[in-house]
Amino acid sequence: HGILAVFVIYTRRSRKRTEPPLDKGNIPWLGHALEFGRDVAIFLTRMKKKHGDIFTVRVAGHYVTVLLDPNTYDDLLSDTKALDFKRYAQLLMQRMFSLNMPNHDPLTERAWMERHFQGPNLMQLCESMQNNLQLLFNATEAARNPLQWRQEGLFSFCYSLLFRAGYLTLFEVDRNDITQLTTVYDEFRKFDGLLSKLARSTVKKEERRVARCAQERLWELLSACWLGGGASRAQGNTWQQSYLQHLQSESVEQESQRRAMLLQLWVTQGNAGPAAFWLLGFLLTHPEAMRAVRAEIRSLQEQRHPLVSLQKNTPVLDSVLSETLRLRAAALITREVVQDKLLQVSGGREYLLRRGDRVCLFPFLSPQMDEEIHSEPEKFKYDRFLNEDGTERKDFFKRGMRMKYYNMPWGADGHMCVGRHFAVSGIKQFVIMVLTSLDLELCDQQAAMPSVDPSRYGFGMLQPISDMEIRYRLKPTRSY
Ligand code: HEM
Ligand code: U51
Ligand code: U51
Repeated sequence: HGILAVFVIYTRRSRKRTEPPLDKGNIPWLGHALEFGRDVAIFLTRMKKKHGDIFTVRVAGHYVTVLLDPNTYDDLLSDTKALDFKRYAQLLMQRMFSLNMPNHDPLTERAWMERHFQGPNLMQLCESMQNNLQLLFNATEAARNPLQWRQEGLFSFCYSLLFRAGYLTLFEVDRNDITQLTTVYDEFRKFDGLLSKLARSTVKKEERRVARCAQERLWELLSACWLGGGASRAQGNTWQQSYLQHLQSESVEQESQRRAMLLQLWVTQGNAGPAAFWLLGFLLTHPEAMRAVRAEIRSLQEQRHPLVSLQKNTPVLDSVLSETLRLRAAALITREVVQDKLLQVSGGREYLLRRGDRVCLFPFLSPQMDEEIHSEPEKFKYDRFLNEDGTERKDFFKRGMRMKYYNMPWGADGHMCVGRHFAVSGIKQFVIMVLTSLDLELCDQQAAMPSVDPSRYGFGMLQPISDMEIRYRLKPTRSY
């Protein structure tokens, strides 16, 4: 009876006067965990209708305060004293990557990442990415058998090429054996497919075995070049080598070094491929958008822009990319409340966030899908981020107020995506390469885009529930 009593008292949390509305759900302890896990967007939309822009829900023993008012995001995220990034990140690292790095410091890591993915080194990475994309493209069947049509799923076409090019750019690879890239990609896809279940600890026995097996395989493949006497093959100045040295300087033990490589593989390669898929998919299903993008690339080419600078003068393609990210980038930004905190939301009301709870932002719902900010938010409008005069549109309003955040695919503030410039550059290089070198069409001209896999809300770029078949062949002459 004692235990039961404690359990009942423990679960009988009630809302204090200054706290956000509390919704515990009907199931003891679990609360809303099942609904949360099934489809975050549907669940949080329902809660928003019921409670407004801030509320607390119970999920699997935790209390999670969800904030959906973009004007308050800065205020919340900038308070790094009251909100902790590290704890939840470590929990995820443990669950998804079987990785424990107790002394690992996210701030040092971020500073280290910035040295590679921003500033002068970025240019070099982008150039190398461009070369590797071209190299792998030239090795495809389509490039080697001109005039012959090939059929493939658009998602695997995009993901496979961008993943392998990115891998070649950042990781240690034996250049005489680039078939290894395909092995890494195939194993990664198996692992990637189980990530959302791993993150929520809902893997079944057989799935756990598959995930484990792919993990082991990948740890092996990713360390082959620098452990066990492979040093002779190593070129010595790759990003991966530098990362390894960084981990060693932080005294991370060797097994964790191995495992951290898979975390980095996911962080650096898990999003660009899916983003390119959605972008090309939207173009293929919106002919007017495709025409506008092609016209832009053609006119730049007539002005004889080299392909690299071509990337900097593409307002139409940039708008298409922003619109794609608005519709399909959906990270959950989670922090742990380590000190009680008062938060003032739009309209002036103050709410108390309780120490020990989690707080969560879901920019996908607001600002990205907020109908008060974006008209017909479900619709792909290629020129949503363009002004009449062809410049980038930056003024968006909600209830008459100009919004600082009207699209937030990269998060915000101190933990904003480090790799965003690298990601954007790779996606654009890929899209331009595909559109200029290939004749590309849907197998079924009437096909609609596959819908979103709802289990992937939270992880960054969404993925489709099924693939979409395309036909393509090398263009007889390079044209735009
Ligand atoms: C963080 C999105 C690609 C590296 C983030 C965050 C978001 C995001 C929303 C913030 C997480 C938070 O605040 O909790 C995306 C999207 C991508 C993408 C939509 C592609 C379309 C990349 C790439 C890299 C990368 C290519 C690496 C080269 C990182 C890192 C962080 C991060 C290291 C953590 C930064 C920190 O904690 O300070 N990303 N990302 N991302 N991203 Fe990305
Ligand atoms: O809970 C959080 O705030 C982290 C959720 C982050 C979700 C997506 C962002 C990911 C992907 C890959 N996009 N950019 C990279 C970013 C990873 C951030 C590292 C955080 C550590 C997470 C440990 C599993
Ligand atoms: O995380 C648990 O302990 C239980 C999982 C229950 C399912 C969802 C809970 C949500 C909320 C927000 N609490 N923490 C965040 C969790 C979302 C997980 C989605 C995966 C995010 C992966 C980012 C890389």
